[in-house]
Amino acid sequence: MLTIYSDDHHLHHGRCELIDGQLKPCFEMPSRADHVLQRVQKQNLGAVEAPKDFGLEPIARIHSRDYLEFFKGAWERWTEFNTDGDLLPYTWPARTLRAIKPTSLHGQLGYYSFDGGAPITAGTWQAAYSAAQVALTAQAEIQRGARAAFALCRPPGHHAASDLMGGYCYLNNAAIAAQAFLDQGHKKVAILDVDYHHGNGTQSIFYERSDVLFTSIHGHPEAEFPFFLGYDDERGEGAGEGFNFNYPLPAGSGWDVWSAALDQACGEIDSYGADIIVVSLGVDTFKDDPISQFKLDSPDYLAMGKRIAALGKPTLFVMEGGYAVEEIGINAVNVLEGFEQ
Ligand code: Q9C
Ligand code: ZN
Repeated sequence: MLTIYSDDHHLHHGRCELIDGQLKPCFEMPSRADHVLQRVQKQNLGAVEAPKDFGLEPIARIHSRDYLEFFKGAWERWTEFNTDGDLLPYTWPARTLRAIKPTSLHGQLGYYSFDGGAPITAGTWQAAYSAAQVALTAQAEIQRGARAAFALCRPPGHHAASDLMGGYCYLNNAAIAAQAFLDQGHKKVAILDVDYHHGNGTQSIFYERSDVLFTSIHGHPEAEFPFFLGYDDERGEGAGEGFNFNYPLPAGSGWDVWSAALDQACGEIDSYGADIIVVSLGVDTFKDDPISQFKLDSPDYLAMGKRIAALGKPTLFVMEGGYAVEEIGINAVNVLEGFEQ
């Protein structure tokens, strides 16, 4: 299986996030992608290639122009403040407030985010832009006839909505690739989101559409980030009604419970009749993940890949979360190896 990877991800290195009332080093760190790349090479998964540049247009099919303009220019505006910290939001237009776009940098930062978990640093735009190109380059490989490809994206993307960053995500790599498949002639794309956290951004982007089926297996939003989306009664709206399937699971869920949900999601993908599958591949379901509560073990990821392969469709794997840095490579590449077995 071909892997697409860019060193540009190193340009994004957030300093800290708020954990239990303290600012702690970001869990979403550059070494994550480095470990996955090392494992891809160690296991001889296949060639590793750099992304091509497809420009901004395929990204603008998913993200609003004003959001992209804000994100691209935010760091430059921040440098005028003469401070050396990352750019982090601190006020959001919550229930009793008005979501009118302010003129100030920090006002706009709150307007274009849903949490404080997506710091903007000097190289964040370039890293996120390159990650989107990584996804698009892997997508093009499948479009040319490959059975599968691996987009080793960092930063991740599935929490990012059309005009919102958050949850370590800025540009929704999986959604951008799914849209590219549709724009290149496919009629039905299924997204299978196996990250521990609900893919709220992806769900919201496609919620009123029937050309993308969204399925997600995740920690129950009553107890887990992103808290405010991911319940099983979210089935889609309008033309999208019946094209959204959430499988929220309790803390402590292991492979028996998790794989039963995977079987259900695969059943929905089968009956939908997808042309293409995009997997939002987070491996923060691992038992030793520092911010998650599922109990999958490394061999389970081989079985996961095998089950996905049984769908019998061209499959694009897009890297999302996973914070047990030492094991993220083993677990992510196990899914890909299980797929190929
Ligand atoms: N106490 C992805 O996996 N908050 N994003 C964690 C832990 C944010 C996860 C707080 C988690 C975001 C792509
Ligand atoms: Zn996650």
